[in-house]
Amino acid sequence: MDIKCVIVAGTGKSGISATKLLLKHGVKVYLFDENENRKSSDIETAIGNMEGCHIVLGELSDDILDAAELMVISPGIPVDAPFTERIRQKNIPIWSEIELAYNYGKGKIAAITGTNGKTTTTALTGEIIKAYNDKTIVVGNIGIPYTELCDTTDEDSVTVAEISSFQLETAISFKPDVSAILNLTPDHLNRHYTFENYGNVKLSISKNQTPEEVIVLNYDDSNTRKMGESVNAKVVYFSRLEKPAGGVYVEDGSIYIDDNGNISKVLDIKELKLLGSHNVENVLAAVAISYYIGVPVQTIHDVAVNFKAVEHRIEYVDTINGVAYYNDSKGTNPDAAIKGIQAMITDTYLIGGGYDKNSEYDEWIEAFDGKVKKLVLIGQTAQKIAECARRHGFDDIVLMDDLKSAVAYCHDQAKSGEAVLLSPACASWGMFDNYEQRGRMFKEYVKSFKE
Ligand code: UMA
Repeated sequence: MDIKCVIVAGTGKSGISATKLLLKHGVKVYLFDENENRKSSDIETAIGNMEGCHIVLGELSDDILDAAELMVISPGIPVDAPFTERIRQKNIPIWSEIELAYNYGKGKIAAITGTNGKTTTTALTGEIIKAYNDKTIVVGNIGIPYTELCDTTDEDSVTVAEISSFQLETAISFKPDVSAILNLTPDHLNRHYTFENYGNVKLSISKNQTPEEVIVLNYDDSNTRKMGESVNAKVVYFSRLEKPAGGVYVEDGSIYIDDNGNISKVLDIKELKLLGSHNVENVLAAVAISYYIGVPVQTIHDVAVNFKAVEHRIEYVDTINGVAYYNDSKGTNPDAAIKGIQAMITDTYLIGGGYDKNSEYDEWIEAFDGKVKKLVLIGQTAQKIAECARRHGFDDIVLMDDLKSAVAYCHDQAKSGEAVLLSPACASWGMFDNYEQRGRMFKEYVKSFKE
C-alpha cells in the first residue's frame, strides 16, 4: 500500500489491530476515539510499540485531516456518524477494517454473512477448511479482527471470515472467492434504517465477484433466493426443503452436493452432533462453502459430523450408556429454551429452573411436543414451573435440590437412545455466577459418570 498517514477510528479490537498492522508497515497512524474518557495508557499498552502512533481522543483537528490520506473505521461506528462528514468533505476515503486487511492478506477468502447462524457457520467452515489446509485463519465478527492475522497469510492460505453488515458498509474492493448470505430478516435497522438498505449492504459482499467466484445463498429464504437473480458470481443455492439445480440439499435425511449434475452424498443428518433445523441450514451452507473452496467431500463429512455447537448453546457433551447429554445453559429465558427442546429428536429428560425473572413458562411447556419424558426442576422457579406445567396437563415432573442431584437423577433414569438436556429457561443467579459456570458444572457432572 502506498499510503503514509492514516486515521484509524475506534479503539476497540478492530482499531487496535488495524493500528498495529499499519505501524508494522511503516504507516503513521492517528488513532482516534470520540470517547474522551478512554484511557490513553490502556490503549498504549494494547498497541505496544507506539512509534508512529498518535492517540487522539474527543475531536480530530484540521491539521490531522489535512495530513491523512485514508480513514479506517471500526464496525461499531456508523458511517454517518457526525464526525465522518468532515472526512468526506476532505475527500478522504473511508475503509472498513476488513478492507484494510484485504489489502494486506493473500490466498483464498470465504466470507460469510447473514442475519442468524453466522458464527456457527463460520466456526464449522473454519474447522472443515483447517482439516484440509493448515494455513487457514478464522477471523472477523466472530471475534478476531481480520487485521490481526492477515499478515500471516500467503498464496496458499485460506481466510474464513464472518462479516457483519457493519463491516460491509465500507468494504470497497473486498472480493471473496466464495461468499455466503445465510438468511435475511430485519435486524440492525437503527443503523441501516430500512430492511431494503440492510439487504443491499448484505448483498454487497458479492459486489466485486465475477462468474469465476461463487456466492452461496439460502434457497428456502425468499429474500436470499431473490438475490441470486442480481449477482455476477456463480450462484450455489442450499436448501433444506427443495432440490435446487446445482445446489446443496437434503434428500431422505442426507445432505448431497449437485455439482453440475455430479451428485455426491456428504453425510446423514442423524450423524450430526449439531441439532435443530436451523443448524441443518448452517451445515448445508458450510458444506457448500468448503466444497467450492476445494475441500474434498470426505474431509467435509469427517469434520462436520464431529463438530459440536458453540459452547452452552445446545452443545453436545457426551454419550454415556447410550444416553446423549446436551448443555443448553444459554437457554436463560423461555424463548431461548424453546429452541433447545425443539432441537431434540428423542425422548428427553429436561433439566430446567433457576432464578426468577418473572417469566411466563406457558409457551415453553407447549413446545415440549411430547418429547419431554421427565421435567427435572431445580432452583427458585421450580414450583412455579411445575404449577404451570400441570396447568398445561404435563405431570411428569420431579423436583431436585441442585444441579448435581438433577444430573444424577437423569443418569439413573434415562435409557439408551434417550437424551438429557440442560435448558433451564431461567437465569443461573442464586445457584451460579452466570450461565457459563452453570454449563461448565453440568459438563463436569456428566463427565464424572464416565469415570
Ligand atoms: N466509537 C466511536 N464512535 C462511535 C461508536 C464507537 O468513537 O460512534 C468507538 C468506541 O468508543 C470504542 C470503539 O469505537 O472505543 C469500538 O469499536 P467497535 O464497536 O467497532 O468494537 P470492536 O471492539 O472493534 O469490535 C468489532 C465488532 N463490534 C461491532 O461490530 C459493534 C465485533 O463484533 C467484532 O467481533 C470485532 O470488531 C472484530 O472484528 C461484535 C458485534 O456485536 C461481536 N457485532 C455485531 C453483531 O454480531 O450483531 C455486528
